[in-house]
Amino acid sequence: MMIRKYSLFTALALTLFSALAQAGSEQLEIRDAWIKQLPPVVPVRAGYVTIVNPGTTPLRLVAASGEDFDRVEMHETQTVDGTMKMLRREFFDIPPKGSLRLQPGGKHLMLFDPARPLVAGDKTEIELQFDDGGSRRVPFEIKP
Ligand SMILES: [Cu+2]
Repeated sequence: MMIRKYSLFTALALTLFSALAQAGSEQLEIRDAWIKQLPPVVPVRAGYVTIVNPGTTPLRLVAASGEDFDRVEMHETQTVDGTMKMLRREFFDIPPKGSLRLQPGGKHLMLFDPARPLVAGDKTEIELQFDDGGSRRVPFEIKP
């Protein structure tokens, strides 16, 4: 009986340890997800979010999609020759023990052709996909 209890405990401990050591996208902390409200005539929206990677494995955000949008791209606003430009990115890095911040004036999700008017207080789900094959559905709040 003692041996059985011990081996069960060992198995549990090993499972927990391997889950912690693996530190894949399921452990990412995703917060401050929001979309700036714009007049309905504007065909795009910008989405912002902070993704914290508590693990030791580098991860990448590689795609995003949402039922309320035709398509979602990853963009970065940069000043090129004195002009602000949005450059399309194939991925955003989420460094180990670090974070990825999408915020106004920098990296953002470009959300094309909203299917419904999104006004302050509304929420819409965006699915974020990571390079380890994991994905997360995140509610984004519309803010003025
Ligand atoms: Cu953009």
